[in-house]
Amino acid sequence: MNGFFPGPPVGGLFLSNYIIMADLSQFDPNSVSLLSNNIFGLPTTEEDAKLVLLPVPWEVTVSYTHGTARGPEQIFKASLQVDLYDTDVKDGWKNGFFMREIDKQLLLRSDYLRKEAELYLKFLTEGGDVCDNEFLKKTLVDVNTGTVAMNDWVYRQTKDLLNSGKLVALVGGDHSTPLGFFKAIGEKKGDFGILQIDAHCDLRNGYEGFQYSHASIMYNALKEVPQLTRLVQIGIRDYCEEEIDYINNSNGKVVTFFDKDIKTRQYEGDTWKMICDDIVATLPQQVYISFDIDGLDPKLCPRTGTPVPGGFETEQLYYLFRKIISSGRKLIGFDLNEVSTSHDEWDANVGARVLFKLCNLLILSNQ
Ligand SMILES: [Mn+2]
Repeated sequence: MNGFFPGPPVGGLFLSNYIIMADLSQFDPNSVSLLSNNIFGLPTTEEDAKLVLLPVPWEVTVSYTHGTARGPEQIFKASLQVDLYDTDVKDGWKNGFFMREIDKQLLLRSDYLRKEAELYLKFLTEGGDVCDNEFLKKTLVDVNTGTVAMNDWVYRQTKDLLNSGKLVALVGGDHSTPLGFFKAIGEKKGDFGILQIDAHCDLRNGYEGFQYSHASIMYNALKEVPQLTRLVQIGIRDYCEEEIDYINNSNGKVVTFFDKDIKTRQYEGDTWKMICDDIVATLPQQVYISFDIDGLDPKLCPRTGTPVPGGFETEQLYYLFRKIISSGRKLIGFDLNEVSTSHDEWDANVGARVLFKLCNLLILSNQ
């Protein structure tokens, strides 16, 4: 086991390798989930948990449809009906998965700044020049200052959790949210690679005037996280010329498996196993998964911020994740972002199931 919990487990019971959570004797994993429990209906406390999930309810710079700031609470709700039996990691949940409470102030700040950003974007799309508009110049400063503060907040929260020996994962929010986590995990664990599942490259040097845009997350990560030695992107199918130039000039630091190329190989007879072997071979020893839900086929995430036709099935990616772990590489953390559910719960249902699988595999890789 990688690290122990600070302090003795409440109740002091052990079952095989697992530390038992507070009232697990009263907990029936086959039964209905209680609303009063934590994520996946587990009776876990933060102290008991080996893996802590940090929700980041933030979507200030989303450019198409909104709703991802409510992603964490919607995933939490949907998680209550996910069955706890995982075929890859039986009883993984007994290690304790815990999601922190959603920070209401951060959510309010996101809502406020998003409204400002909307006015600004409306002005831009109508052909306005911000240089002539004092009000919108201030808006731009407010949004950029706000995103810097969010990044700092994420950095501090994740750094503290990592220092206390927890495994850590982040639940967004839009894709701008994990930058602070990348920094914290790099400082804590050293050199690592990111496996990015995404329809988009997210390699723009700022977008619409916003430096810390969701569309710039990997540009900013490569610029600001010295321990990030390799970015491997898969599922990419919507990008601009600036991003292609960035990849081509990266000296191999960015490796992109475009959706079109993956599918062409499959149409011509290559198996998913062959493609996965190629993807895994590009990854360094320590791997972080940045999972933008829009990397999936949009039938699985129709309400995400920027859906694009194409993409993956969930089981296809789980197979790849298992390949990464069985290769001897280590999963050190992950984020799940861009999940949004407006009227029905479908996207959050998918998100909760992806989250559960990622939690289990992170535990598996750190036993
Ligand atoms: Mn993205």
